[in-house]
Amino acid sequence: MHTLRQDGAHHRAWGDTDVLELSCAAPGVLRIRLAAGARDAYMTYPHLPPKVSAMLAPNRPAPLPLTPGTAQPGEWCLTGGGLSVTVTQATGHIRVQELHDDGTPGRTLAELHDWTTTPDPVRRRTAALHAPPAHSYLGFGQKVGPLDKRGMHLTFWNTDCFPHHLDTDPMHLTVPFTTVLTPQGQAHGLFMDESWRSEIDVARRDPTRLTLTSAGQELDLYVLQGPTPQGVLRRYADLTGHAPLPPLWSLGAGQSRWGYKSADEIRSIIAAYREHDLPLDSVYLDIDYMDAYKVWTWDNSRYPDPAALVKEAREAGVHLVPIVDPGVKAEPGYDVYASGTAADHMVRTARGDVLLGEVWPDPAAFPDFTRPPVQDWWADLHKRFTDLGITGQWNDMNEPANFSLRGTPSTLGITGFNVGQQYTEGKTLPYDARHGNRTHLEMHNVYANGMAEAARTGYARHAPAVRPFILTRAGAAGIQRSAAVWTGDNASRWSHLQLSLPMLMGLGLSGIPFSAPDVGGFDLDSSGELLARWYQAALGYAFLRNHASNFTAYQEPWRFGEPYLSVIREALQMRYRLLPHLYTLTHQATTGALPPLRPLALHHPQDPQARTEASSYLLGEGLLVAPVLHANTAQRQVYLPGTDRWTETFNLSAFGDTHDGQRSVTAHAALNTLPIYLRAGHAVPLTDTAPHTTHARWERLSWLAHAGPDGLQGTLYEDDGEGHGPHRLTRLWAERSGTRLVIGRQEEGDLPRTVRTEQLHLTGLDAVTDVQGARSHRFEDGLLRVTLPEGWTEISILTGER
Ligand code: NBV
Repeated sequence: MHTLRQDGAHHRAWGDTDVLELSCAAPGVLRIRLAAGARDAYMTYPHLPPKVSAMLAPNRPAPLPLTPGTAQPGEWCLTGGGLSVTVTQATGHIRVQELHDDGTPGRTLAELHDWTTTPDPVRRRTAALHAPPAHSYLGFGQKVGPLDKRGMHLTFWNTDCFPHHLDTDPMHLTVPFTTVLTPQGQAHGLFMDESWRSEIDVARRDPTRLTLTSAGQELDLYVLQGPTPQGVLRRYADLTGHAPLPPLWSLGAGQSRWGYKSADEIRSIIAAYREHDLPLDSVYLDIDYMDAYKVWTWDNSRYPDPAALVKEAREAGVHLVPIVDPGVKAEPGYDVYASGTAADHMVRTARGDVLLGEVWPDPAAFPDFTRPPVQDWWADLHKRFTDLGITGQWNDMNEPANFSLRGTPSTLGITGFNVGQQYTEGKTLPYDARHGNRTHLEMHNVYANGMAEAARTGYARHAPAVRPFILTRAGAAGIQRSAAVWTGDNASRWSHLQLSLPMLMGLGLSGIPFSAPDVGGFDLDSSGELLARWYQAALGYAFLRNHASNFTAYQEPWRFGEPYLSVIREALQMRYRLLPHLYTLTHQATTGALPPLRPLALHHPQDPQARTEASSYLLGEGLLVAPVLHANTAQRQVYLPGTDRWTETFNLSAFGDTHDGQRSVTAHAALNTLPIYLRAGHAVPLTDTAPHTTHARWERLSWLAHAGPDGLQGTLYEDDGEGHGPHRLTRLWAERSGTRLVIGRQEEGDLPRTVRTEQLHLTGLDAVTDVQGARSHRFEDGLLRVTLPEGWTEISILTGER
């Protein structure tokens, strides 16, 4: 590198072939654009062409200025946003450090070397980062394996993997973002803003290096400051977008199956749920509802009146959620195909013809969702759903999946990759298929983002009063702006129940707070015991959908008889009782980016045992859920993190024993028992169970609370559950002073006060002599039950001598 120049907020350094661009994207976020070989790749050399990222949130604030810092001879140094970046001119070695308040450099966050070009067309650019020993690498989107991905080689190429296995990679989603944890628990983040096919070797081939590889012309990296994992997540969400608030009904129970044959079968499923006294909020419609798999159509013989069915379901408290596949049947006279091709909306072959493949519709063309006019056209097609009263959908096959290509390499115009070598990868489109003037190799991974964005625009346009629920299988970084994610085709195996937790935790640590697997397993026949344990484990999933494949045994909750039906009923009722807390966490995820279901590592990064724990999860900071994940097992070990005490509240019913933190305890959990623990200092709001959700203004509320040495805290978010209307945030607080514990409530927001019956179930007090300000109270066996008066703001608990 011989020259450094400032271009507005960017600083550009270049040598004879390479260009490096540095900027400060936000406080604590440094952007490093590495363009090795830029002279050959870009006509604009030594400038870099402007970039439009499909992963970053639109309308981000302008970059902050970087100013020269203190440099050694042969180095450049720039500082800004609390960070410094130093470049060694001779080698191009780059170091990013935190700055202390006095401006002196502190902890090193990233050291980058050897950024270069390679002759391999799918691995054109590569760079290595120093991977210090004992640093953990969390996140990276949807991946199998433990929480810490150190020692894995990861590929980012969205893939329809049916079914996935314990070592499947790549899967449906591309999020090249990791939270790095030092052995002391300090965190920072690394994000590679590349939609191109890419790979990250997480200190597998060389234990001291994290190696990045992309098929694109450059590597566009962001280093995000911590020092906590929460801080990293928040900066990442500010960069790639926060998730919108889903409707309350999407948190309720969902039932699905590939192979429900008709409107009558849907009716009978809803009726059976009601007969068995099982809560139900949604039924999903798989590909069978369409006419010959033509997207945006209905098979009139099996679904003669979809509007009436939607209405009838709604009257029973159930939302119908149809599937939407991207493949458009190439059939003369089919209006979606006609309008899509007339407007040039389809992906083309390298030779310029509309590309035809085979999915459920055969032959099928693929809308090019990466272009705004195509999104606009697709968005309007959602009116066909909103006109029927539908406000939720699931986007499937959107990697995009493609079973086979119509044509030969020569008719497809494949020249960019030598025929005979690989020109496509997995069941999808060829690398050099065309998205406008870009190739599939660049746009494949962000295809689903455009489809989900179009859905969101469609609902905003045609059903503006409601918040839609959009679910997707594939996606890339930023997908959280438009959709929740289900984890694709798992199987009815205990190992898949087990792997669901680290996978969801990894997604949550990748900025995708709302994700869940198919409960009960998609492929293979489930069993009563597996299904029952799976429903228990799903207490804290962002949404809860039982889904199975056409080729397996039916797995609705009643299919295996007793005792499983009763256990599943109780698990579902537990979830409905917990909805005030779950919805509050869901809301918090949309503002602060913390997922509802959290690995222990998120709140206890400095605790080595908590850092690797993935068989139990935190639901917010105050609840720990430790489901049984093995067959024929009635007990398990549970690690309780932190120095606070934890009280057993198995099945969210009575309080049991209290344990110190930072130790493992044995939980006895017969089939009907879900071990749950409440942390001292926390209160969580519960309500009564119900057949389905209505609104999130809870008329009956009971706080499950555990007084800690400094009191306690709890939060409740309320609104009408699916619109954009008023909301209210209630904060419960408590303070100890001498022998008195004062518990108070504060509210903010524009939702008028709800008239409600409110109770407090408090543990953690040795004695109670009186409660002032309550309607009534009872203290028995260490549990204080208080009935709170209407409109209360404070009560005082006299705890006697201690
Ligand atoms: O539409 C059928 C299935 C669907 O049930 C499943 O959830 C998706 O992940 N779909 C995949 C296509 C067929 C998979 C073999």
